[in-house]
Amino acid sequence: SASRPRKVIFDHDGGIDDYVTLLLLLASPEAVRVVGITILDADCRAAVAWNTTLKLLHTLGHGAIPVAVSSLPAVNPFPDPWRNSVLSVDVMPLINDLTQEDLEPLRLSTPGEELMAQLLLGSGSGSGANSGTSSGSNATTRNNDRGNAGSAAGGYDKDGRDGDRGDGDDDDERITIVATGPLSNVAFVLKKYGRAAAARIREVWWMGGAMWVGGNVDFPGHDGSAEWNAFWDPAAVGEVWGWAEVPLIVVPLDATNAVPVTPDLIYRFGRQARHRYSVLAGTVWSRVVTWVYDRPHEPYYAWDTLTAACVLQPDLCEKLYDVESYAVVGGASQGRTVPLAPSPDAVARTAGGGGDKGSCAVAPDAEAEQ
Ligand code: AGV
Ligand code: CA
Repeated sequence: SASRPRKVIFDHDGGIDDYVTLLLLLASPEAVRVVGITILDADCRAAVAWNTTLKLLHTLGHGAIPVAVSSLPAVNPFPDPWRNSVLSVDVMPLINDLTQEDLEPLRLSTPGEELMAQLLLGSGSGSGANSGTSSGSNATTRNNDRGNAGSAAGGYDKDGRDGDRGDGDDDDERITIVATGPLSNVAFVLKKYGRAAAARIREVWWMGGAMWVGGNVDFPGHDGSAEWNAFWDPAAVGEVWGWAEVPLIVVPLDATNAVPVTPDLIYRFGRQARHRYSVLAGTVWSRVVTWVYDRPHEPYYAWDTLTAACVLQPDLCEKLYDVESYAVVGGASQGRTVPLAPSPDAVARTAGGGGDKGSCAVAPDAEAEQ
């Protein structure tokens, strides 16, 4: 039977791939309905990211989606060149056939972290759009008995269903958070609003961490074992992972290492040049394509886009491991996500031999970002 689209809060941080991810979510109305967008001032300039996000929404007829910028600060800020690079998306002519006045009605003064709470608890978004009217009472408590605090790929049913749907009205439906930056907003909401908020979250899907592969932090005094979204606010990872009742699916570097943004990938958008979303996505990707030459050992990846693709199409995740793990706070490894088990692939290789690939917490299909 056709299931209705799941409600999604898109919690992003304005990077290049965050925008392709937004396009992917907006282009899949049969699967997801974006009910709100929060922006963290992390891998971007939040003021620019706010504009870019509003312009994309306005251009594509999604101006009713509330968007707000978070006030939460960095523990370890992103490098300025990365933060500045997203201006290259904001200037795209394809999203600039409008005036500044077109954007003003779309701006919310609510801080992003409070917008996230309002969307979850149903106390209104302030924009009049998509604000639920439910009391936030926990009508559909699910006992998550997996004991998966701090797990990667925890709490996920293979068929993506909860088993308790089909009754109740739309406002009672729990919300999926797709987080493609540091976990600060989610951590803030859980810390401040506690179980009332937790009970309203269906799942958190997070791009972040590095389980059985090296990290991507290259920073003086750091040992390189952490992924950047975790490093930006290590304590937030621990906060979110500590909530056993919040199902968390992590898409770490183990998985995203398989999806570099290559020229071949972007050329394929050419065959879809009559479709606006494809032109936009291909154009955004083109901002980073020379990385495969400039930095062959560390190209740009479709990190966040793979994460959203897995939400839309769960069978992309061939391998989901339920793993106890924790995040290191402070010191030379801060932000490292440490699994308390050997890689299941390593075990399989030892037992069966013949493995030729690195281990993967979630093995993506190569077509993921289509
Ligand atoms: O670590 C990956 C995360 C993703 O959410 N971000 C980029 C993606 O949006 C941080 C990041 C790691 N390496 C980067 C990053 C790079 N070389 N340039 C910009 N951002
Ligand atoms: Ca990001």
